[in-house]
Amino acid sequence: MTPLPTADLASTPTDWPATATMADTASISAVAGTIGLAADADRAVLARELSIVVPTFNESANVAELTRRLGETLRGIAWELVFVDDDSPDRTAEAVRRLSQQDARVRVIQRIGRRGLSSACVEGVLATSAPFVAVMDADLQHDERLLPAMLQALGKGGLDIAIGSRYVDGGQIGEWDEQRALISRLATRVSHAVVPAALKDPMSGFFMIRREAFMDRVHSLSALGFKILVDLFASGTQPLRFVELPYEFRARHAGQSKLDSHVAWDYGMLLIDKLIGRWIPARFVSFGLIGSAGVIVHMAVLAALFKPGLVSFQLGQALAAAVAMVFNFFVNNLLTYRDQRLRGARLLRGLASFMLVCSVGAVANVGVAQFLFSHEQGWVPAALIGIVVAAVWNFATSSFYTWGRRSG
Ligand SMILES: Nc1nc2c(ncn2[C@@H]2O[C@H](COP(=O)(O)OP(=O)(O)O)[C@@H](O)[C@H]2O)c(=O)[nH]1
Ligand SMILES: [Mg+2]
Repeated sequence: MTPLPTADLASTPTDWPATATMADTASISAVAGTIGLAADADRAVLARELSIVVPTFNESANVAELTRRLGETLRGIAWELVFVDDDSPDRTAEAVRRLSQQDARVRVIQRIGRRGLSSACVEGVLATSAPFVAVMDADLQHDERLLPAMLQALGKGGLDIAIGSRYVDGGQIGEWDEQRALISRLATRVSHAVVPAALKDPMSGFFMIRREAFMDRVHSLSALGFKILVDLFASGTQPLRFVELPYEFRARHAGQSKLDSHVAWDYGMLLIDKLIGRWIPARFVSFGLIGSAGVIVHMAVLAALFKPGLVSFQLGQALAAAVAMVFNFFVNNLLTYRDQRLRGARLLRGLASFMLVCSVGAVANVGVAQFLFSHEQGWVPAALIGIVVAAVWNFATSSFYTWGRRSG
């Protein structure tokens, strides 16, 4: 591995007079070109050995310390560092841009109107170029001192991915409470429906992968939720050749964990997508489950209004349908479309378009069922087919009109 002349290159521009004019700059560039500086700079870009991708949400107090530690640990290795920030309110992206001004190896991708750890990692990896790419958290829970060993393991050839593992000999989960440890163990066990049983820590968010191995499977990734490693192992046609290296999961440096109860839902969706996504999209499963809950809401509202004689059956039905639609909209916005959740004015516009779409769906539901029933179908299959037609319509149209388009 060729050491890079980074120190020389970095120091050159600061030696130039601060008051240089355009003409001066042009002639300086020409001189630099003649003496081969530009060529060296080009080589510096081509020679990157390791890209590090760090997803962030509200990590402004951690990014500088992580960058400093990486600089120390990776001395002698040509690296680049890309933070992928989902427009954090604590201005993490700004903090990274300040770092970029001091060190050109550091960059930020700032995503607007998007959320999701896995999709952030995927986009970060795609924006980098080194033959090996590491993914790690910003909060210093992942021990950066493991990176050289990971690089060495992959550099020898014969492996696709090196994983920082808390569950092989020498690994530790650190200061987790009983409940978090139990959930992690349970999630690990369930993951074995889609990843090899020999993988001890599929929940790890700390790994290094060969770029080719990543590119081989990038098109079949679900990129849903938090668990990118499970996604990588469960995608692609060739199994990943892996090694697990032990490390101790440290306490978070600053800020708060983003792990919340929705993560369990996202994880379920990821597993469903890996198991049956080829035939039925996981979002449709989520939409259908929430729709079923909507039926219960509908019946409850109808019972509350119609049974005591407060309203006619027809008015009761209309009101119950409206309440169920509002319920479905908000729960879908919370869960099915968690990564592109509507807020503010877009939330109200979304609700209006969702109710419109579902009203057409309801008419189609009744119409299709009526048609089938009048053509000698039994009432149960006629009603069920009506429901399926309406569900597919509602899903397809609302995923485009309500959540799909970005306007305003
Ligand atoms: N880009 C992006 N990063 C996220 C998101 N959620 C969490 N992260 C980052 O992913 C890493 C792991 O999250 P963390 O909250 O530490 O999870 P925990 O270690 O399981 O408690 C951290 O660097 C977070 O800032 C997200 O929605 N988008
Ligand atoms: Mg963490």
